[in-house]
Amino acid sequence: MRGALAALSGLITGFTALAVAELVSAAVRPEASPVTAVGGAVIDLTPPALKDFAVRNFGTNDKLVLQLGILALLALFAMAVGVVALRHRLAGSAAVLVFGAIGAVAAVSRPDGGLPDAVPSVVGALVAGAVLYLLVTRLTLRTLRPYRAATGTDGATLQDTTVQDTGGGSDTGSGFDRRGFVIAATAAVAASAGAGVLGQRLNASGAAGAVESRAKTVLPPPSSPARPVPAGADLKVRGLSSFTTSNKDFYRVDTALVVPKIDAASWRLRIHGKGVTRPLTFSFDDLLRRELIERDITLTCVSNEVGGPYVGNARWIGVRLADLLSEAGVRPPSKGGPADQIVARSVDGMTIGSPVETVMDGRDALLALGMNGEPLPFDHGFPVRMIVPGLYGYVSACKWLQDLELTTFADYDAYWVKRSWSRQAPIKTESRIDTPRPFASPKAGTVPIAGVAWAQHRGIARVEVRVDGGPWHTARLAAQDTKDTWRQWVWEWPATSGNHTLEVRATDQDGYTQTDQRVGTVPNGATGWHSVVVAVP
Ligand SMILES: Nc1nc2c(c(=O)[nH]1)N[C@H]1C(S)=C(S)[C@@H](COP(=O)(O)O)O[C@H]1N2
Ligand SMILES: [Mo]
Repeated sequence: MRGALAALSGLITGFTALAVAELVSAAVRPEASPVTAVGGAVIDLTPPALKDFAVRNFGTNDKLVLQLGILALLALFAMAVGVVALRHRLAGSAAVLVFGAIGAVAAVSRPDGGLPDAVPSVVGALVAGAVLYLLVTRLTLRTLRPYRAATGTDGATLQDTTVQDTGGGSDTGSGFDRRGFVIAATAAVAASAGAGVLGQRLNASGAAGAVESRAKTVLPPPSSPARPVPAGADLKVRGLSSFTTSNKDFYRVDTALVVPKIDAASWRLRIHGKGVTRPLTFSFDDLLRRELIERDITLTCVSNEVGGPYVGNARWIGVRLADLLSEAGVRPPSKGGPADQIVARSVDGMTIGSPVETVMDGRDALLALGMNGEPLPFDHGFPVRMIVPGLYGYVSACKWLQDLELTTFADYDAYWVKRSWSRQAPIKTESRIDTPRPFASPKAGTVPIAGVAWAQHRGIARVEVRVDGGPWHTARLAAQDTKDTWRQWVWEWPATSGNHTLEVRATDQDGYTQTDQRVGTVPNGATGWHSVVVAVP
């Protein structure tokens, strides 16, 4: 009984620590709360293969899984600490401080962290250590006053005893301060819950300015609108991804446990570094006043395995990055510029390096302010992100952008490069079967096999489908929007009953046909043919 209550005390202590830290983090910044900070550190320290596994298996829920995992571990440790504290009260409280120190170190060492970020963990741990001490003190056995055995004919037996809890309702005879414990535990839980809720409210209202600034952002009509999507770009086959991916369906891949909420009014972008003759700083309004261009561009994540979901096509509005760089005096290496890498930094400390040559080669490399007709959603980088057609997101698409530094690939490795991904990574030619789904059982007869294929900035020339390793059949391609967008395709399959393996491969407009050789996503993108097995009844 006391053991269980000690474990419960530990749990309450853990809850107190997190709740108090949440409240204090509102005074620092939400990212400084310990679970977020430790989660961020775990993300940064996770080996690429494991991270890839997490992205693949938990998808966009990977962060939720991570945080729940941290909470579960913490709960286990907290219970253990409670049990230890029963014997060694001070040791228990000291252990709580150790956990606080872990949170503090994680928070301070975040790329965007500073010393103040330690405060939530430290204060949370101090309060929690005191609460633990208080609770286990109530659980400590008291030596009861000697009393006379109630019965017994042969006289008095003097018992000096510690009485185990017998479930009796009152304090007397239970061996520890049962009522005191219940009161202290209830008070601790209630106060912590109050602190936690208040902290979350405050943290949410801290983002109110950003939410308001996004709500009142009006994107002027672009001076260079995207041409209308050709009627034939969407084949309208059931089960096939729509040509334009809506913002809510657009995949999200990033390391941010707390989505940065930036007030556009206070946002600034700095361009500086090697070969920059005129360092420049832009406000959001500065960008809005410039010539805006609108383009359809398909974005792909390097962590997308063959057949995977981390690809989407949107209509972006933004300013030409090459123009800003030219104004800053930047020349690409081919014109004698000293910098071959442009490193984009986000407010949350992400670094993403892109080749200057590619960004300035005439393609529609954008600082995007809008996505599918609205300001960027917070999840996708409000107020400003980069988009470069033809480059995987991790080498081009920095969200919550705040700084562009010109440097060289020899001098600086960006975030993912430090984690064994390639310095440079053009998007590989790929194709995916969207319908039929794996293990579907379509009726024999004509079955449309359809999907998407992409080879950004090269364009798709041909898609072929084969069944059970037989001859390749040329699929019908949807109309091409631009060579920076994916392309739908369909082939009408005369399906016969039995189990069948469907395979697809694409050829890009450079004449390259997808290899069947399967390689994984690390270090620069998966290859191989997507295949789907179906059972026709
Ligand atoms: N600040 C920041 N920007 C980032 C990332 C990130 O983790 N942090 N991830 C990159 C990766 S790996 C990809 S694939 C794209 C994904 O953009 P999306 O989430 O809008 O689809 O964002 C890129 N930009
Ligand atoms: Mo990515």
